[in-house]
Amino acid sequence: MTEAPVRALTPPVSDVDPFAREHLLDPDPLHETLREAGPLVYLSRYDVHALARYEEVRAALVDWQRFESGSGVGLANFRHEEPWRAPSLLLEADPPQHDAPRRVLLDILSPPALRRLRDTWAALAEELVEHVLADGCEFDAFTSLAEAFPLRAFPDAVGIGPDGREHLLPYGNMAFNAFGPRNDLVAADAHRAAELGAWVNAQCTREALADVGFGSDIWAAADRGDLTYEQAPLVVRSLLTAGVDTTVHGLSACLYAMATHPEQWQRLRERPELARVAFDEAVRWQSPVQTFFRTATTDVEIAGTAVAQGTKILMFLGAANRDPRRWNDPDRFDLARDPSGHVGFGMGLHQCVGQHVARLEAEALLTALARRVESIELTTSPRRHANNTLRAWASLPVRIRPAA
Ligand code: OVM
Repeated sequence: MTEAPVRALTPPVSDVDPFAREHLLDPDPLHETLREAGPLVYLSRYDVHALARYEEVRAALVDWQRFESGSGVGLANFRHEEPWRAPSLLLEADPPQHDAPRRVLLDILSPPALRRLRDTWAALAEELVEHVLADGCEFDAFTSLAEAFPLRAFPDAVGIGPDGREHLLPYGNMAFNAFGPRNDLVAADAHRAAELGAWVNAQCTREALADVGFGSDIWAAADRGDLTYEQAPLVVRSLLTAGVDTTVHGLSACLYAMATHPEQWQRLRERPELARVAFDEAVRWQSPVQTFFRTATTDVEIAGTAVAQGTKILMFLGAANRDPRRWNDPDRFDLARDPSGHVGFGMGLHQCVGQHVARLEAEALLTALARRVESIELTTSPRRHANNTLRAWASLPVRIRPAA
């Protein structure tokens, strides 16, 4: 008996541009095509390999030895191209350099450390809900809730000053566009890059930060020797980059889900303790962060295909989160399912370190709404916002009926 020789399979090839506006605004049809084409698809336009099935995305996410982040988690390879800003010590780093910043933030953003924010955020959520009720019950849920809540809660929790906060969303929008190709979306914001970058960096110094907050906690870690003083401002910068747009569009996903699934809204009203499940199900269903890349550190084989060292691997988190091989009726938003295991926050060593912050924000807002609002419905079509990485919104026009 002789064993069949191991042959490198040729993967399916697609010339699709997943960063084209039509796919960014409505990604589900492309996700299905890529998932069904095979476990690995070669995207000829960008010379990258793509993963859209749950098993393969998850396997790549947890295999940090073979699929590194240090040469960038966007299309650009930092070994050949100048990064647009100093690389993140968290997102764009591998062990062992990644370890210390990761440990510091895991601790500062852990559930026990967040307890002090619970009552403050519950009160803020109630205030915003009372405001939209008093304002006539027809409003844009994107601006008045999904943007308004994180924009007050999070910068306060970090401890940045009151001035210039309007720069946070444009900076995040730019940072998340920068993971994609240099298309029109990147070009549109290029003229603001220097100004926005300088403002964000200025917020990260010890002097700029309040005595109480995540920022001050990061500088205290440097005092203990858990970080160097050079690392501290960059770790603060990670919070300001990763923590605003993500939660804005994550909360939008919740509000959109509830406005389009009245029976799920009633279920949440009956059992407000489902708020966290509702948030994770919305993150699975919409995947506010759609994609990240890794880079092969050696010649590897993925699903029988030889992939050369240095190749960029594009992971479709949103496609994995709707893979019928993993999820029953994946396109359905359903509070009765267990959404845990979704890859909307990633998986493994780089899994979102701010996920408990995001869940606490969502819990505060959803429970305040569940208490005061009987029904939520769309009044006109919601509008999407095109971004190379985020499944983002521009507006969610709704009408709500106050609870009796
Ligand atoms: C960072 C960073 C930036 C964008 C996203 C992110 C989703 C992290 O600067 O560390 O995580």
